[in-house]
Amino acid sequence: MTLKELRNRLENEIKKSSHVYIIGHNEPDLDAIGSAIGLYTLVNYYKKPASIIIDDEESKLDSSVKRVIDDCCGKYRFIDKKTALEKVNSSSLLILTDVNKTTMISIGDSIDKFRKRIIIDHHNENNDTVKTQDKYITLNVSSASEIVASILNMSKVPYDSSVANYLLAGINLDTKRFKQNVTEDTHDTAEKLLHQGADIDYVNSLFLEEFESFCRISNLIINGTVIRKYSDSLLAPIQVSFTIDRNNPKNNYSKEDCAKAADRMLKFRGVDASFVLAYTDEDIVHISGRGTQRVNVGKIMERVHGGGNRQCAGARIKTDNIYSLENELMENVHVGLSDEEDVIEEPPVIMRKQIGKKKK
Ligand SMILES: [Mn+2]
Repeated sequence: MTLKELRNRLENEIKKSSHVYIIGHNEPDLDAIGSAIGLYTLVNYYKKPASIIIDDEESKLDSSVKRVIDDCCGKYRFIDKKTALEKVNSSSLLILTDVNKTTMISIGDSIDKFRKRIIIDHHNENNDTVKTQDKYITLNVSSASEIVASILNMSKVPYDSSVANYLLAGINLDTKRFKQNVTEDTHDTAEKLLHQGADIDYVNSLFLEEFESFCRISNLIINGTVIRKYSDSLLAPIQVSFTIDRNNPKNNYSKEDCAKAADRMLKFRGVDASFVLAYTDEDIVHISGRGTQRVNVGKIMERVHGGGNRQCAGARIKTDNIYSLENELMENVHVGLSDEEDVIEEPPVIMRKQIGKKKK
């Protein structure tokens, strides 16, 4: 499907439906929420009611997403999965944004209750991808927010500066502030969002980090990171970092903490990929993986039943042994290298220097 076809399909299906439900991935980020709000605006433009399904506990929401929801002050209808499933009928339309797999949405297999579904996404497909003819999935775009912003602009749908802010925030997040996955179109879209009144200061403020979170993540990295070397025939050895709270492996961290720690590890010279593993619940381990051009973390993550793309991948696994999961990752790094080479068995370098006092 081309972007223009997507635009037409959206217009037709929205007009035909009685209510449009919009859903992003579990534990939504700024791209999922930004693109969902953009779609909400499109649905309202065609004079139809919309709801955004979010089923995550408020306390577990990413702080920036929570802030966006607070700042909207009731402008959009957010509902949980139970309410959505009670209300759905044969003329409901479901739009998935920033996600394409049943395993990554709160309604899961109950998606069968929605007869009409449209997917808008920029992640790889696999066997769990929702079955529908109507999908616009491309890896050549920065974010779901970029796709949705293009649709709004193409259709000349009026939208206010706050919508422009949320869409720009989504693009900002997924491009790591215009450092990756950026095309000419991304800049073009951003320019149009700015023209619509997007406020760079507000968008940047969504990315500010809490000092406490900075310390927690720094301690996790410093006390719990090992770096392993993997060979590569043409270039310098590939190095991959693995981070676990090795002092208190059972300590709970949020998915957001893991993601930030993995992002931060990639800022070090010579680190080609990073994995951060932590319990988010008693027996649930979350893994965040980040890769550079040299390592495809999505492929590695698939080996432990997670998913994602080259640069960014995640997994949520039920286990009480975080270290065996780490071993599995270490043993599967080769699938993410361009040339499959044997692992050099070198003892890992352990960074063990502590800042501040550990929390007991
Ligand atoms: Mn995204």
